[in-house]
Order: sequence, then C-alpha cells, then structure tokens
Amino acid sequence: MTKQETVRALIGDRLQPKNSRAEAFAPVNIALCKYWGKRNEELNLPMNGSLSVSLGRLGTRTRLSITEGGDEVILNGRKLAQEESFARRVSAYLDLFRPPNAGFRIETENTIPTGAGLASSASGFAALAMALNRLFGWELDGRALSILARLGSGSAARSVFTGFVEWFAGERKDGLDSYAAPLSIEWPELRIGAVVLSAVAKPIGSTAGMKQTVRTSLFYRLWPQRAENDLAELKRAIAARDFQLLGTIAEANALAMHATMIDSRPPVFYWLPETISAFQTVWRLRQDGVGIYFTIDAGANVKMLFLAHNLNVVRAAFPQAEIIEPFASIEIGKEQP
Ligand code: 2P0
Repeated sequence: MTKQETVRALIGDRLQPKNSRAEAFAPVNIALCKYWGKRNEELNLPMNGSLSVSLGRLGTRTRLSITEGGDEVILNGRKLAQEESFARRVSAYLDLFRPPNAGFRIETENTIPTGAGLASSASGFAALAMALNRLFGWELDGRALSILARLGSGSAARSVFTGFVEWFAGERKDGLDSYAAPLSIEWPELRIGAVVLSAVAKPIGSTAGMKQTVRTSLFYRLWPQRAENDLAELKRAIAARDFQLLGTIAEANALAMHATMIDSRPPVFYWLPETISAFQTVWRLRQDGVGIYFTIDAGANVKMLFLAHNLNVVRAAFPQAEIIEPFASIEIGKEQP
C-alpha cells in the first residue's frame, strides 16, 4: 500500500474544501516507551507499540488555506523558501491531499519555548492533519486523524491526542490498524523537565538512525519484545499511579533503545559528555531519595520525569530546565476554533 492509497481508504475522493481556511493545534509528545524502527518505511509503520505523554499547551498551531499559486510555508512568522527542507517536506505531505492545480498557504507556529529542545515534527504533522480535516470538512475520528498524521511522521500519530497516548504497532500490511488512542487517565502532578545541553547538531536524524539500527544492530532483535513488555508495565504503573515504576521503566526503556543504537554499525550515538553528566545528576538525586528519572530521545538532550512536590529540588539541580505540566491545560489540545 502507498501513502496515497491510505489517504483514499480514509477520505475517498473528498478533495473539495468545505472551508476557505482552517486552524488546528496539536501538542508535542514525549515517549515513555519509545518508537524505534519501522516495518514499513513509506507508511511509517513501527516495529513496536509506544506510549507517550503529550505536553499540554506546548506544540504547534497551524493555519491552512487554499491558494491559486504555489505553496507558501510560514514558520514562526518567517516565509520559507520553497527549497528549504521543512517547506519541501510539508509540500510533499500536502500533495497527498491537493485538489487539482491548488496551492496551500500554511502558517505554522510552535508554542514551544525556544531552547527547550522540544521542536518536533510530531506536533507539526498532527496539527497539519487536523487542519486539513477541518479545511475539507471530512469529520474524521481520532483514529483516522492519527493514521493521516503518521504518514507525515511516525510519532505524529500520538500527537493528535492529549494526555497519555498509546500507539498500537498493528499487524496489517496496509497499516490501518496502526494508530494511536488516548489512555484517558490524568496525572496532574506529573512534571517534565526539559534541558538543552548542547547546540551541537545531531549526527544523524531519526529516520536514518532507525533504518541503520534495524539493519545492523544485533541487540535490536531484542527490542520489539522488550518494548512490548515495557509498554504493558507502563500502563500498569499509570493505572496504579505508581510513579517509581513509571520512572524506572521509562528510564530503562530509553537506555535500552540507545543500547540498540550503539550496537549499530557504524554506531548511532547521540550522547555528549553533558548528557552523561545529566544522567549522573539524576542518579545522584535518586540515591538521596528524590523521585526523579530521565528519558532521552534521538538527540543529546535529557528530559526529567518527576512529581510536583520535587519541583524545587529539580530546579536547584537543573536551573536551566524548562518545567512542563503535561496535564495543566489538557482541554487545549482537543478543540480550537
Ligand atoms: C519516539 N523518536 O517514540 C521516538 C524515540 C525518537 C526516539 O519518534 O521517521 O520523527 O518521521 O517516523 O517520529 C522520532 O522519530 O521519525 C521518534 P519518522 P520520528 O518519540
């Protein structure tokens, strides 16, 4: 199945815009059980299920309208040249939905503090899929929106929802069973601390890093089962509000993902000395009895997981961290005018 066939399966040939413009917001998400590796690269079908928490009002707001000229992409108030990689990626995605001879004007803003290290394609493609749904009047449900967002970027499948979100790996070749759904459990005391440790560019992007890991890492063979076990334990931890279990599993899952990367040839290695130093600060705090854990994605930055009552300790240890309350404004992600 191709992306185009997936789109047809979900929206048929409904490519007549119902509105002249539309707007949507989608949150950034941080995975507690990570997505790493694809079973289908075109459709972004994952090898394993994953589980994330969306970051409330931190995310992407996108306004979309149809134009008669070429596409116009405005990112955080700056009009991008058509050959810039972000503009090309957005236009290629919009080709899947483009009425004959139409262009799109896409105005997209990240409500993510600059320097939080959280800029993400996930919220961008989720917001775009939701804005398209409104522009064309498809009235798709969350499952279909999640699948459309996934075609832009895998982790975007999770960003169409707020709170805790599970993305089912699915088994079907067409990927129609690979979508995300919210857990509908809130945990208002949960906090995430995001700290930017370095401005050094990543050595390899996620898409290429995953491919290299799947192809060459022997340790990766253990990953799908490991992720499945971690996901089940995380769901138990969330249902029981067991923060120690949640933190333990999330931290171990992130390290296991990095172990598969490190075993690749050549290694997919994202850590910097500052990364390891942050791990050690977290471990030292834990030895002193503080409930703090970390997670880390495909980059050098570390995200801390803790509960509200430890805010001051975390602030003292990581003065530069951006503190996020994922459940503070949970209604924000649901509906926007
Ligand atoms: C995640 N990451 O679960 C994992 C953990 C990074 C490490 O999803 O190729 O931008 O667009 O599907 O979703 C980042 O990869 O990759 C990611 P594509 P994506 O959050």
